Amino acid sequence: MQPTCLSDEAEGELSRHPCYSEEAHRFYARMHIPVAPACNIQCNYCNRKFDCVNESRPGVVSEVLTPQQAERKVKGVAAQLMQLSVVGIAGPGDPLANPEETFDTFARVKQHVPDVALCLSTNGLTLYRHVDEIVELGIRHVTITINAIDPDVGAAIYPWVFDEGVRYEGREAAELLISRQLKGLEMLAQLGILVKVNSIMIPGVNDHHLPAVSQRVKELGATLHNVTPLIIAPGSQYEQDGRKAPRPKELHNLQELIGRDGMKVMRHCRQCRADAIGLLGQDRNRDFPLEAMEADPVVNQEARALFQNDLDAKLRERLSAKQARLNGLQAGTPKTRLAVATRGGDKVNQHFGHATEFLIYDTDGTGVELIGVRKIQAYCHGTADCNGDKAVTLQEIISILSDCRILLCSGIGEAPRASLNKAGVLPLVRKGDIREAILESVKYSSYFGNINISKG
Ligand code: CLF
Ligand code: SF4
Repeated sequence: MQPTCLSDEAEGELSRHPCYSEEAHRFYARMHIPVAPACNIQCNYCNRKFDCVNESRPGVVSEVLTPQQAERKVKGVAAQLMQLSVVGIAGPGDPLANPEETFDTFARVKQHVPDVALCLSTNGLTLYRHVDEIVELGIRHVTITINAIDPDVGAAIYPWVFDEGVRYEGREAAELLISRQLKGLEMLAQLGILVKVNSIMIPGVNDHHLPAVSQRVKELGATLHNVTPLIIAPGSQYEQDGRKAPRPKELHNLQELIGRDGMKVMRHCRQCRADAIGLLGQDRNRDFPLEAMEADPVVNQEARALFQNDLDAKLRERLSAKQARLNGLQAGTPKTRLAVATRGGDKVNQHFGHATEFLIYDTDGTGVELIGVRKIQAYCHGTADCNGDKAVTLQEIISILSDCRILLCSGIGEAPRASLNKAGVLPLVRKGDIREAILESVKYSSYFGNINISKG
């Protein structure tokens, strides 16, 4: 069994990684480079026309780059985006089904932008074969998507896997994949590499099985468990089967259960694109077109170090304030749950009608805790009538927010405002820093008696 507490060195590394540290994601950015188009397994929630669903937003197509193009792009982004702290490869297929492109790209990044951490996300089928390259390149963060440890459960998720010229199907395929995932995880953890496990929560398939998955991966040395809701790619097997995503409450309950068992749970995953750039929740890929970059962009390492030292100071300040608040907190303090519409940047800055997700927070009136991200279909699609089925969409959103007392957004129409109010969710138009807006809104709402603090 692996030790579960981290060394100081590992804690230090986590502090700048926006996925491994909830606080860091407010300050530090990641960049994904889509250099890996092929995949070696089939997941029933995936359609290969789109990016890998294991660590990407379903239904999205990323343009594939060559390692040479990737090098130019990373240099160009690092020269401009000073808070870039992590460069990851997460698709659009499986990075380790494209090992030459993946490791060539990592080697180039390491050589030209040595201060960024390298991050790899894989289905794990061939991970054990690449451990030496991972260590040699100094890749310190690896994510493995593990949806099952029982081959009978796995057989309902993976119809086939392909390895060394052989196609395996059914239970045999799942058994092979699971054994490789666990072996790869154990090998990396023993070498001190920080392994995060992603699991997709699939109601009726693995939802009751995921606590056992969490327990096992923790025993093998995983640092963090990220359970994300099933979002089915168009045209996938699960779409044809009529499978449904879990309700937000079900996902939340599962995360709580896993957390109670002692595993560190990631709750701020934004299911990024395989070519995402920026803070989590922001996608600034279009701000950095490859064509607009110099042939050989110059990265000023000194300027980057100064900028990031400053960010570290802000991050430390924030962490110590949080700790002080936790120390002073009385057990059982009542909490209010809020939903926030944001385009990123830690700000309330999105109109209700355009939101495709809400960040969900709990507050006791003095501190604020992010408890998850809930995806929705946008109420307004931007067409003349927004979308043909607005009433149904609104009802779905209301049901997804049913445990929230307040909704913060930068604007909202009269009809949704009235419906939310009627359902007991108070919509408030605010702009600016999320935490400040939450604390001010809760105070305001309590003063006017609009909310019952102890709901949820
Ligand atoms: Fe990218 Fe993944 Fe590395 Fe993060 S994302 S490869 S660990 S740098 Fe992060 Fe995005 Fe969620 Fe992934 S929010 S989808 S967990
Ligand atoms: Fe799709 Fe990713 Fe699964 Fe491959 S590993 S089938 S790309 S979801």
